[in-house]
Amino acid sequence: MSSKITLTRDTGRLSINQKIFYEDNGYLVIPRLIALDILKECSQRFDDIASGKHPRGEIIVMKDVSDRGVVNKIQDLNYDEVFQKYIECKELLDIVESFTGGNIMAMHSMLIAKPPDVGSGSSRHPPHQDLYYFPFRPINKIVAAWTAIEPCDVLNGCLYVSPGSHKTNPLLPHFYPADTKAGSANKFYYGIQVGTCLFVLLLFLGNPVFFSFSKDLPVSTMPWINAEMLPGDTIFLHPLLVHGSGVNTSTRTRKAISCHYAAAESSYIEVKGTVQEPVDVEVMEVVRRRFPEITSINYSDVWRYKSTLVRGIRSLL
Ligand SMILES: O=C(O)CCC(=O)C(=O)O
Repeated sequence: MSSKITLTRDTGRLSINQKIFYEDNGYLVIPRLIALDILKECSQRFDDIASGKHPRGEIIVMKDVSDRGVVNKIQDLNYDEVFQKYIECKELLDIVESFTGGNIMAMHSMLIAKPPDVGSGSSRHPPHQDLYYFPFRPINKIVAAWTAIEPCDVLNGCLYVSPGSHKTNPLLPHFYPADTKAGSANKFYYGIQVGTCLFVLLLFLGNPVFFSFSKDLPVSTMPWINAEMLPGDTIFLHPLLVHGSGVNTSTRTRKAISCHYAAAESSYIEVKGTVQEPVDVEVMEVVRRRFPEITSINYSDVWRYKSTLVRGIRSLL
C-alpha cells in the first residue's frame, strides 16, 4: 500500500481511501456519477450523427473495419452542445480537478458504441496505455474519465485493467495487434503486445480475471480485472495504466463516453525519436490527407486545435 499520495490533490472530493486506491491501482470507479438524462441525450446525439440525421460538424466519425456499415466511434466531441453536457459536467470536473488541479483542458473525447462482433475480433481494444497517444506532460496531471452509457459487462466487451501497472511500466512501444485476423484492427487501436497474445478467462474469487500468456506482454500487467459497469458509473484511469476492452460477444451494443483531461499548465513535447513516433506519423498522414491545404502543422498543433478549456485559466496547452 502507498505511504505517500502523489497522484491526487486535496480538493475535498475524494476520500483518503479513494486516493490510496488510485495511487496503488491506477484507476478508480465512482458509481452513478453522471445523471442518466445527460447520457441519454448523448446516446441519441450519437445515433443522429451516425445516421446522418444531425450534421457531424467537427466530429470525426469512424466505422468498424470489419463491418463498414457500423459507426463504432465518434471523437472530438467538445464543440457539440449536447456532448458538452458530459465533458463539462460539474460532478465530473469536480473529481477531475483532484487529478489535474483547477485549470482543466479537455484534450480528447469519444463516444464508443462497440457493436456486436462480426467474428473478426475487431470490436476489442487491445491492451494499451493512453499516454502513447499524448504529446503533452506531466503524466500525472492527465486523467481519463470513461462513463458507461449502457450496461458494460464481460459479454459485450467491458473495459479491463491491470491494477498497479501504471507504477511498474514505463511507456511501452505500441503496435497494431498481430493476433487479429488480417485487416481486422480498427484504425488507431494500438496494443502493447507484439506476438500472439492469448487471453484465458478464469473465474477467480467469483470475479472473471484475465491472465495473459503473451511472451511480450509484461508479466507485471497480470492479472486483469474486468471493470463491469452500469450506466452512469465512471472509471478514472491513469495514463500509464495498461487497459483495454474485450470482444463484444453479445447481441447488444456497448456504449460509453469518455474524455481525457489534462492540467492547462502542461506543455507539449516532441515525440519524434521516442516510442510515440509511429502515432505522430500516422495521425499526421491522416491530417495531411484531410487538409492538404494546411502545410505547416505538427502533431502538437493538432492537439492544440482540438482541445478546449473546461475549467479555470488556459495557459500552455
Ligand atoms: O471503450 C473501449 O472499448 C476502450 C476505450 C479505451 O481503452 C480508451 O479509449 O483508452
